[in-house]
Amino acid sequence: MPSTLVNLFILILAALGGFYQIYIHPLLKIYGVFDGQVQNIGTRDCYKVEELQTCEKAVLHQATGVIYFACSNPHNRAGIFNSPHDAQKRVQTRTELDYLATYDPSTKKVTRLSFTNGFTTEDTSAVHGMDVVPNSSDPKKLWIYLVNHRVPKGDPPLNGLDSVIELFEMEVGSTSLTHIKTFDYPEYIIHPNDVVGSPDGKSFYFTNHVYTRTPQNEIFAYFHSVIVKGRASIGYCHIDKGCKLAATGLPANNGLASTGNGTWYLASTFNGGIRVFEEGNDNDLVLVDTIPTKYGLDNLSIDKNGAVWAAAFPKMFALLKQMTDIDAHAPSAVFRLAANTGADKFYGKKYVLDIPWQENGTLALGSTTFVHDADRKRLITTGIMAPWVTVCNL
Ligand SMILES: *[C@@H]1O[C@H](CO)[C@@H](O)[C@H](O)[C@H]1NC(C)=O
Ligand SMILES: *[C@@H]1O[C@H](CO)[C@@H](O)[C@H](O)[C@H]1NC(C)=O
Ligand SMILES: *[C@@H]1O[C@H](CO)[C@@H](O)[C@H](O)[C@H]1NC(C)=O
Ligand SMILES: CC(=O)N[C@H]1CO[C@H](CO)[C@@H](O)[C@@H]1O
Repeated sequence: MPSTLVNLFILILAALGGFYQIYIHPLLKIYGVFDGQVQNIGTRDCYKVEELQTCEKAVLHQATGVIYFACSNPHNRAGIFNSPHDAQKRVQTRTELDYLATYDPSTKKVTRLSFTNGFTTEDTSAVHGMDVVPNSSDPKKLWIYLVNHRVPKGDPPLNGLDSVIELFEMEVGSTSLTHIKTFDYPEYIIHPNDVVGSPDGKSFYFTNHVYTRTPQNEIFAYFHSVIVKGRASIGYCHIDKGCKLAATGLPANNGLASTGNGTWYLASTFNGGIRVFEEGNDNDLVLVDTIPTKYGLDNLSIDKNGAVWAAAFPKMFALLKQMTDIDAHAPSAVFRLAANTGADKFYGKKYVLDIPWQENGTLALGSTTFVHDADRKRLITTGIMAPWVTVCNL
């Protein structure tokens, strides 16, 4: 071979090696590729609630210990973001609609909720992120905010899922939700994932997973988002003022949480990390901190003590497999992020991060959501493709 060709060959190899070292190796690490088997932590006293399948986003009502779920079934969930055409087909062949339910661990009772005021999930392809917020002036009343991916319109469908955010009101202990408003703003509510509502029933923040509704571009959008430039966003809507984007340029957003004091936490799926935001002018969110995590993250929740619980994927590829194959046993883990109260906080260590619970894929399958009931010492977990809900006494 002429030496210029050899040089060129070496150059290409070196470039590939550099690309691997800088971009690919760190991601494979986050995806748990180099880790051994997942060891169980905190799983001593757990049980399954088999009646609740493929539930997404569990929300704890702290006063009663009741957990609210947005649920479905494996048929409805399989490949929910594959293509608008798939979504239309799935909906035509389903035998059950997506639904909301409550579970009370003290009585072990599952209750399916109904809707009034003309709302149904008949044109829903998937229910997704949800928030349940007590009305600040009347704690017997709850606001429910729900991400509703509606079946795409058109034949053939052109524009991806027709996603909106719904607002409902209900009484604590009642089994029916009164529909109040559909927020339909495709320019801002693009590919919504999680939603966090305000206690006055007037506004909410939500995450957009990617920047486009067109799922044909989704895998590309993810990787562009992780390696080149984040294009996911956080949006804000107000019942009188409409919607806007509150933070942009973010990589593969997932869970969002706040205790309502102006500090917000955002999870990133494909490159991990919890981003911390403060509310700025005009409801914008300003990035103030990024806390790297060992694994990619999913949904977030905050317990009564202010600790953030972040569902994590110790084996990302096992989870991706489970998205289409419910028999795949993806392991689960949860990170707990708490304010550092130790002496070292004066040296800039603002947070402590640990893994209080993880499981090898027997008791919990690919958990995407955790809620911690600090009063009753319970941890509740489920996943978008999990065939049951898992409840653990800690
Ligand atoms: C509480 O609920 C009532 C009735 O729905 C509503 O008029 C009021 O604005 C709510 N207040 C707050 C602060 O959420
Ligand atoms: C909100 O509360 C968290 C702890 O729960 C704290 O770390 C944060 O600094 C608080 N934010 C503001 C703006 O006070
Ligand atoms: C997971 O852990 C349980 C309990 O320790 C054990 O019985 C089971 O064999 C483990 N499964 C795998 C796949 O490692
Ligand atoms: C509400 C929310 O953030 N849901 C996410 C939880 O996990 C699944 C699995 O990755 C995501 O698809 C959801 O978007």
